[in-house]
Amino acid sequence: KRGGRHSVGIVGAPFNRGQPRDGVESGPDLIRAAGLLQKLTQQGCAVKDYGNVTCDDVPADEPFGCVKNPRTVGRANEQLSHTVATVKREGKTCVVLGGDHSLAIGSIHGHASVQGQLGVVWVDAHADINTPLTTPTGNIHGQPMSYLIHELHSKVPVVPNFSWIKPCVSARDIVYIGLRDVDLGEHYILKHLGIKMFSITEVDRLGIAKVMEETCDHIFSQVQKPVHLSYDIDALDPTVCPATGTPVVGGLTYREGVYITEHICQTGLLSAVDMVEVNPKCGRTDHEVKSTVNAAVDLILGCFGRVREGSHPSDYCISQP
Ligand code: 5AB
Ligand code: MN
Ligand code: MN
Ligand code: MN
Repeated sequence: KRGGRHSVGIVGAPFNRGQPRDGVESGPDLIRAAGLLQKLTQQGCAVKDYGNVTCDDVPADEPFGCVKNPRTVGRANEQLSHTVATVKREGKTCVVLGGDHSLAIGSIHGHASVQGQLGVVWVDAHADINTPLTTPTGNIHGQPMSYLIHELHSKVPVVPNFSWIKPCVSARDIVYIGLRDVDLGEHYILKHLGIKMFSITEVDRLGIAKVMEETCDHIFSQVQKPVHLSYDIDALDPTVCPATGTPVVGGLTYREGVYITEHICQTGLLSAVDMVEVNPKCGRTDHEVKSTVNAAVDLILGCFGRVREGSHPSDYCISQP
């Protein structure tokens, strides 16, 4: 699919209450400031910015069990779900800029509310599939998948301000890529539900090209369905993307990271993208922050037709001497 046919809706979700560190709320504006909209437009996309969904603190937001900031995260995600649904009803591919990964609750929920059955490709060092009962930290950015998966419904209590959530993703429609820091409870859930995963070990063994072929074979095995790509910047190696809250050594290279986006773009079925966990306050130098933000921009460009060999318009002519 050539760049020119993409119609893109950008939504900022400066959520930071799904985890304990300040700074991740600046992600959306930093990614915009790095020229995302101009670059997408230059590569032929029609782009509309829907602005930011706010994440106001709910007062007296006491933990639910050990789950932190439940009401704030629940309410912000309900708003995000409505905004993403609007973008999808307007026929655009939705890009949600984070913010922490708790935003995937609203993003995937809103996407599925319009498109129905989705394939979810989750690119991350982490599985983010803890339930409120398995979470070792209480941080909701480590839990979003558990609220969305049909097969986990009976294992997940109703958290305050989460009662609007209807599970909308089937375990067989999910593929993980890049995992290398998975908690015990998460590993049990992944294996128990038979969820397809390509940990960083499988990326080493198969190479990223084979991983992407198998990812698409898996997602599209029954029917073609819209793809939701949820991309955590910590999937990439911390040498490339150090400005993030929970870096894990031994990650994807920049090239592997971009290859994933190019391959998903070529399916023509990419319907929504999350780009999350860019945190400038976790970078030690300006260079570290820039490197992380620029990688986030390049990954999004790869989702919308940018190819590294270069390209030219079909009516392009070189001038005669
Ligand atoms: B991220 C951990 N598994 O549940 C947890 O960055 C880390 O969105 C979660 O992938 C990392 O808190 C969440 C220990
Ligand atoms: Mn509502
Ligand atoms: Mn992560
Ligand atoms: Mn994540």
